[in-house]
Formats: sequence, C-alpha cells, structure tokens
Amino acid sequence: MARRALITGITGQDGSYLAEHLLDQGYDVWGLVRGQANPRVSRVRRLLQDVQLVRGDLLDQGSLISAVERVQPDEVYNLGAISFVPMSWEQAELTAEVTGMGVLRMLEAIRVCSGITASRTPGSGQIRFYQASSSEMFGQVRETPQNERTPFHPRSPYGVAKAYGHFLTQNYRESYGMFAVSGILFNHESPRRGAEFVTRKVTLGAARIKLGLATELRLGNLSARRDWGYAGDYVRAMRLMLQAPVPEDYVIGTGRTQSVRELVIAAFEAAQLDWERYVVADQALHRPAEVDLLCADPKKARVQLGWEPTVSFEELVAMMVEADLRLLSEGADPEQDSSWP
Ligand code: NAP
Ligand code: G4F
Repeated sequence: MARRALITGITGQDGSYLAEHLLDQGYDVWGLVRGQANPRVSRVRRLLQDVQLVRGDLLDQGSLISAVERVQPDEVYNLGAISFVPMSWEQAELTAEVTGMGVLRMLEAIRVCSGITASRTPGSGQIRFYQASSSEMFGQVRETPQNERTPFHPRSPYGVAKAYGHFLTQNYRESYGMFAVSGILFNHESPRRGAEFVTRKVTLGAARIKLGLATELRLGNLSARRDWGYAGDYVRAMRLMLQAPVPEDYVIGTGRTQSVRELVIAAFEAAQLDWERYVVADQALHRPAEVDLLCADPKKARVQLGWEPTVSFEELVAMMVEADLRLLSEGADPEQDSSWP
C-alpha cells in the first residue's frame, strides 16, 4: 500500500515542492489548510491536483488531532510556521504560538492518536515526524561552518521559536521513543519563494526594472551572508531523513556562502543591468538584531543520507530571474499570490 504523508504548510514554498516529490515517489499526499477563505488554497488546488486537503491550524490542538485521525499518516512533515523573520518582531507572541507551540501541538496530536503514553524503544513509534528547523537557530554563530553540534544563539523571536520546536522534537524522541527528527535547513529559494524574502525581492526587482515597471530597488543590509540553495533539492532531504534506520537531526545546506550584495550582482547580471544604478540601501530595512553569516557543513547528510544539492547559487539566481521576467511579461502580479510557476 502507498505510504501516506500529511504536510502542514502545504500552501508555502516547501510544501508545494515536497508534495510534488512525494507524489512522484508514489505517496498519498494530504495537506493541512487553514482559514475560512485562504486565497493560497486555490493555488494549491490548481498546481497540486492530486493532493487531498484536510482542515486544521497549528493554533488549534483539536483540529490537529482530528486531522491525524482522519488521514492516518505514516509520515508527518511539519512545515507550517510564521517564517518571515522581520514579522517575528512585529508579532512575537503569534510567532511563538505558531512556529514554537505549533510543534508541541503537532507532536501531541501524533502521540495521542498513536496511543503513546510511556517511554518506548527509540524509533518504535508508528508515525514518523519531520520538523522544519532552521539555520536561524545558529544566529550569532559560534563557529563556521555550522554543523549538527554547533550551539544555538538565535537572534530573532522566530529563531527562538524554532529552537523551542527543535529541542521539543528531540525531547519527544527521547521521552516517548517517537521517530521524530529535525532538518536544520539553511536558506533555500526558488521561483515559488515568497516575494518578501530577499532573493525573490531582488529577482523580482531586477525583472521589474528590466521591463520598465520600476526604477529602483530598496534593500537593507547588503553585507549579510547566507548559504542559499534550491528548495527542490532540500525537500528530497526531508524525505530521506524519515527513511533513515534511526531518527537523527541533519544540517542541510550547500557549504557555500554569499552576501546579499553578491546576490544583487548575480541577479542584475542575469537581467543584463548595472545594479549600482538602481539599488538603494535603506537603513529602515535593517533588523533589530542581524544574523551576519550562515554557512552549512552538510557532511553528515552527504555521508549518511547520500544527499547532495544539484543547483548552484548562480543557476538558482538565473532560474529565478528568468521565471520572474516571464511571469511579469505575462502580466501576473506575484504579490497577489495568484501565480506559481
Ligand atoms: P512559507 O512559504 O512561508 O510557508 C509557511 C507555511 O506555513 C504556509 O503554508 C502557511 O499557510 C503555513 N502556516 C502559517 N501559519 C499557520 C498556522 N497557524 N497553521 C498551519 N499552517 C500555518 O515557508 P517555507 O519557505 O515553505 O518554509 C517551510 C518551513 O521551513 C517553515 O517552517 C520555515 O520556517 C522553515 N524553514 C524555511 C527555510 C527556507 O529557507 N525556506 C529554511 C529553514 C527553515 P497559510 O497559507 O495558511 O498562511
Ligand atoms: O531572505 P531573508 O528575509 O531570509 P532570512 O532572514 O535569512 O530567513 C529565511 O531563512 C531562514 C533560514 O536561515 C528561514 F528559517 C526563514 O524562515 C527564512 O526562510 O533575509 C536574508 C538576509 C538577511 O540578513 C536580511 O537582513 O537578507 C538581508 N536583507 C537585506 N535587505 C533583506 C533585505 N531581507 C529582506 N527580506 N528584505 C530586504 O530588503
């Protein structure tokens, strides 16, 4: 019988790529959707026609229990979160509830539905659980590159909430023997990335300028460095982690790091534009506390899971610029969430 997966965050970037990957692998895929009239659900219905939808919200314990009871999943991928770091200062409590406490509610739903009440042999739990942990937990980094043993020093309410979810996942593994793992994923991007994140903001900005739809692009800290990879590669790692013989956490990244300035140069080059004529550095877009440098050491994932990224930074930026040029030329409005390449 086909394995059955339940994905929270199905309307987001990673949810869409993971759903496609699991469908390709022969899974029955279910996506958790929330809200009375969430406009992003229609996009999922259009792009992911073979995904079945079930209602639920990470803020609502009962809804998660009902969803797990209905779907009876073999694997649960918890991708749902408030994931935009600046928003986590503006709505810190909501971020803690969704991005942090949401992990507790999902783990509890699995524990209750599986009838787990006491400690078991590690890995013996029936439902396998993946938590979307983040390199934001490393924050003010203690060493470079960062690996599974690098200590955390989160720099935003988002990073703190992710650290809670990470340790809780570890704790449910140790307390109840659940097959519960975290992927500590570094930044990953794609043409489906939200327009608020810097890569997409830059590729959309370059495309708009190229097409005469804008005259400048305002950005914050150009010196921050990130390890940027392709989302399509990273969702493969999520599935591999749940197929491993024992539950363990893994760092997923490319091992290369670039600055926002280098990102801008690459994107404007792909659009054949001189970035210095259009990019305006805006102090108002700087964060209260910045993560200056992230760079992954993905050796464990390479050795134990056989996982490798396949798309380079340069290929990724070119892919995104090309997709945005096409989208805007067709008259689509990426801010409206209606279009998804
Ligand atoms: P994304 O595009 O922002 O998607 C976030 C998803 O969370 C959306 O589907 C959203 O659904 C859902 N969500 C928000 N509030 C919810 C709630 N109360 N209940 C249930 N679902 C809720 O994020 P992404 O880039 O795909 O990332 C997926 C996960 O990986 C996130 O947890 C993120 O923090 C983590 N992560 C991402 C990266 C990265 O570089 N992309 C790196 C490390 C970790 P609605 O349509 O209902 O709002
Ligand atoms: O693209 P960003 O907003 O991503 P950030 O904060 O690194 O977070 C993303 O990656 C995390 C993994 O490390 C995920 F957990 C998280 O959910 C999210 O997907 O910003 C990247 C960098 C920052 O240093 C920021 O200060 O770009 C800098 N930046 C400079 N100007 C800007 C801008 N970021 C945004 N969003 N907008 C700007 O105008």
